[in-house]
Amino acid sequence: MAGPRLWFPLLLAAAFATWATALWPWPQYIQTSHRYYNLSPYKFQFRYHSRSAAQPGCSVLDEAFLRYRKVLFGSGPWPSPNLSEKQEKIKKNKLVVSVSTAGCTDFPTLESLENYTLTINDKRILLVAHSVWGALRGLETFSQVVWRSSDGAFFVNKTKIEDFPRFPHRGLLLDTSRHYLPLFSILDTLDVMAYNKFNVFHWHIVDDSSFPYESTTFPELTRKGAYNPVTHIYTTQDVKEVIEYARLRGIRVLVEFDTPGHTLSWGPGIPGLLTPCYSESRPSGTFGPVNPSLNNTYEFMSTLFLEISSVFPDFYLHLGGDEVDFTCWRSNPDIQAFMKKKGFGDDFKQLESFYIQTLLDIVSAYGKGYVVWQEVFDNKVKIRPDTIIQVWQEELPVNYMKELDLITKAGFRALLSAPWYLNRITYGPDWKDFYKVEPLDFKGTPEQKALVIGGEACMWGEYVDSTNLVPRLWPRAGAVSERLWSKSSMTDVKFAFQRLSHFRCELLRRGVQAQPLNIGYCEQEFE
Ligand code: CP6
Repeated sequence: MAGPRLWFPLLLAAAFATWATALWPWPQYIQTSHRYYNLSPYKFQFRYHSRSAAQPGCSVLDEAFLRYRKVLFGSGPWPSPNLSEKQEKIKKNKLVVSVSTAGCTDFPTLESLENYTLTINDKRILLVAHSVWGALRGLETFSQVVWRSSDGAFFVNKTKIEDFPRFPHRGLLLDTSRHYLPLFSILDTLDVMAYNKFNVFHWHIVDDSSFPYESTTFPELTRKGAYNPVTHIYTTQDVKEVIEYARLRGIRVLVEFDTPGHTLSWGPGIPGLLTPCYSESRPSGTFGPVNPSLNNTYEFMSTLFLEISSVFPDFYLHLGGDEVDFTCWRSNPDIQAFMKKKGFGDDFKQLESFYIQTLLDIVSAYGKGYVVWQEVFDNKVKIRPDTIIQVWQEELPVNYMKELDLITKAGFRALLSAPWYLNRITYGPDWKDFYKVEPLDFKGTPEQKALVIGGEACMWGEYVDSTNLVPRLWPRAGAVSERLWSKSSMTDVKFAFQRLSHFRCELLRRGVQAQPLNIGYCEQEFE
């Protein structure tokens, strides 16, 4: 007789003990209570507040409501809850969203505000944000605080969350050149990025190995440079789809066309673009970086980047500039003559600078800002003061923390990637090393630290394609997402482990093949 009635609240209490541990990344402020409310999947609604600047028809929120209904409740039928007497009922079974600016057709930017407040009490569930982007972050958080009892009923605790990101640029790099990633891999990744509150997809779209970006002005690039010019390319339509899918999740697409190095795949499509390497005063038949001594090179770049500037709406383009190998330039007599004419002596860094400066001027004239890899700064290229420098080298020429100091001392904004290579794997819990990094742990003034705008986890593609991408990304990239979102004081690795393990199970429940962090199991595996 005492059976179910007595046990039921205890089971709920046990469920409650784990619910808060589901939050990833951890919010800035959270106040919660043991009081909890039942949500009915049959009656639950997402609504716009009457005074919200965004109203029905706002694509970003309308579509987010559909997605989060699915994430929260899946598809029915659902069991009718076996409610105990003490069970609190929330007055209204709905989440009301209010934003102060509409902006439903905008693209997110580096300056977008992502703050939100989520209030769950006896009267209401209210989500307030400046922008739709903040509302998206709040919807994700809401989806992580709803929990299920063992009989399948849905609950949410009385809670107040005030949240905002620590850094405005929280990126993930995918490399679609070393291996082609099918469109679905990219789109699925964008979904999981949103679960982690990442907000920048750095698309390292082309490189030495292949050129999958289908250019409308230079179709030969994919015809001769893609692994397969029909199946292994991103058409204009594909690119549009990626950009819109990302936008609807509050994610910017930062595309990288890396030059003058890492461009071997460009050669076959654009004869004369790459530098012919010489051995013993004859062309060896191999090619090096883009040829910086020819006017044709700059005419080509102007035309290509004009297209790129209009296809990709983000203010920033990533122009690469990393790992330029000087041996081929050095071997080529035309380059040697050009060096002499320009008075560069034997200093190939000056030649590299000449190339990059010309390119930067071209791109600035199109009204775009740019991000470059750290060598552009290291080699003292004259760059616009609003350039963003991405730090990728761990120790050379200096330790990455020292590099952040140097870049910000010179007044430039910086992004950190050096400690966050997801493509690199070792036996054991390497996510902890990602998690322990403190991006502002360098000597420097508060003004310098304010110039670190965030960072990126990188998945270089040499050993990664769509077969192993997902488990290699998740949940390890989560360590970076929390470091970039949550307070710097979030350093408790045990607490992180509990929540990240729980979040990994939640990813499985959402259909993401995230790998385990350690021994154990999830309630809902193999689905
Ligand atoms: N490809 C390109 C890469 C790397 C870089 N650029 C890279 C190399 C080694 C490490 C990390 C990244 N694979 N185009 C450097 C930014 Cl450890």
